Amino acid sequence: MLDTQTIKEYAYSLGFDIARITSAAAFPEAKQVIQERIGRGLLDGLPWFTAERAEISCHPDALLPEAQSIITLALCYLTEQPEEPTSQVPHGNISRYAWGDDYHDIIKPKLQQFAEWLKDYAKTTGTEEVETRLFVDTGRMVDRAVAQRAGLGWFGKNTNILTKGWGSWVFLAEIVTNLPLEPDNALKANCGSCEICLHACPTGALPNAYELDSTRCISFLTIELRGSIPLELRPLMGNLIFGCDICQEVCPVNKVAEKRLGLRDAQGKPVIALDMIKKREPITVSDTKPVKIFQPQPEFRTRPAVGSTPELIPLLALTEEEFRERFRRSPIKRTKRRGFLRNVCVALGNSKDPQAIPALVNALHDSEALIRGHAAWALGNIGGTTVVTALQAALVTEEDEEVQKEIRYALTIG
Ligand code: B12
Ligand code: SF4
Ligand code: SF4
Repeated sequence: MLDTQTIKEYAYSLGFDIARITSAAAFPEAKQVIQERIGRGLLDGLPWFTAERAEISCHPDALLPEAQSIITLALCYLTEQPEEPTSQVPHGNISRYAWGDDYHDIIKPKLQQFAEWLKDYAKTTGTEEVETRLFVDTGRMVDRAVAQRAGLGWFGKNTNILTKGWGSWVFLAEIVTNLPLEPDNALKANCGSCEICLHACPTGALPNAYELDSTRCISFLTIELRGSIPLELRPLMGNLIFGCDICQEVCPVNKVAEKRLGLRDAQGKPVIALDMIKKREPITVSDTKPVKIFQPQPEFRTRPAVGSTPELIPLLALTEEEFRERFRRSPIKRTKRRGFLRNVCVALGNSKDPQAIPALVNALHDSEALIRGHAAWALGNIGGTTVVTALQAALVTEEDEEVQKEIRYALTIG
């Protein structure tokens, strides 16, 4: 058998923060839970998330017939929080994982390099036939169930995997292989009596511990949903325009991780502490021994073109080309311009800031019906005579029935 310590050390040298191993046995409990949630409609709106997919993703040998082991990896994406904006214009909020480069693009090459190295390493022990399949997020793999069984972390009640020292601020990835490797044990840790995240969720998307109603989750609404955001949920979304971190931000386990980065001062205020940050220390192989402060991955640093709290009004003027250019390397490109500007409209409506009226009136004439409809809602939320005049004028020329409905509704609240 290959030495798992050597394998883990190689993972750390690639920048992964935790590496653990589990067998490639099936995940029957995960399959049952996922199928039950699909049955109850809790994953509606994710058309690719089918019972058949669950069947495959919970059987690693359906993904690699000779599968024997899974190397599960975590990469921490905590990075310094840019200073809070002070200007008196409406700002949006982007979830932390999207402040920097797209993690798929960062992790995939690391996994490929890892797989190559694994083949070479296996050869040194006389093993020639090494098969690997690589997964990061989009693959048909139950990332969190694998991480839990391998003891990389434990399920938080907000359904995220919490890790020792890095909290849930980690991306998960796996290498499934035909190599027999000594598995690690699951951790005994759990959330205890804490329920902070369940009460903090603004849309009630966590009705019970360990249960997410995806259809109410702001992460789903702002990233995955292609169409219109349900009217009753819009006011609950505040200024969140891409993803949501609320159930993670309130988590005490995460606060420990944030302190290590020097993200917050003694009063809990965000601070930029680059000068405090020392070189990333390697983690001991036996466990994720906490280090006091660490060097964030440079790729996860906030990109100025994206920011963490961008001004909302200028975003409404983005053309297709400008959107593509600005978010080319960012996870935000997933929403496409129409989804992103839809979210911006909702955030502007929630700001109730009259400064947004001219830009929203322009958006009433956008080429995308989705944007026109949400601009109407936002205007209705802000209200006033200019708004009513603009909405009435738009209603005369609007041809799309859904948008007409939005405008009529906006006129009732405006
Ligand atoms: C679909 C999906 C989403 C959907 C649905 C999320 C969900 N909770 O199901 C949406 C779009 C809403 C979403 C949102 C987010 N996501 Co997402 N998402 C996925 C994806 C592709 C599949 C997840 C899945 O299988 N869901 C199905 C449900 C049923 O699975 P589950 O919640 O894990 O179910 C388990 C638990 O409920 C547990 N369980 C059930 N009952 C009980 C009882 C007890 C006592 C215990 C202990 C456990 C337990 O067993 C179930 C089966 O294992 C994974 C990547 C992947 N390939 O796995 C990323 C992934 C889960 N997402 C991730 C991230 C970062 C996010 C966001 C934080 C992004 C953001 N900032 O907006 C949010 C977090 C929202 C939240 N609170 O979960 C990371 C999570 C990393 C981590 N530390 O856990 C993943 C793993 C991607 C990655 N590779 O890094 N996501
Ligand atoms: S990500 Fe936001 S909306 Fe989704 S469960 Fe967590 S707090 Fe609720
Ligand atoms: S807030 Fe509390 S209950 Fe929620 S995940 Fe964190 S420790 Fe668990």
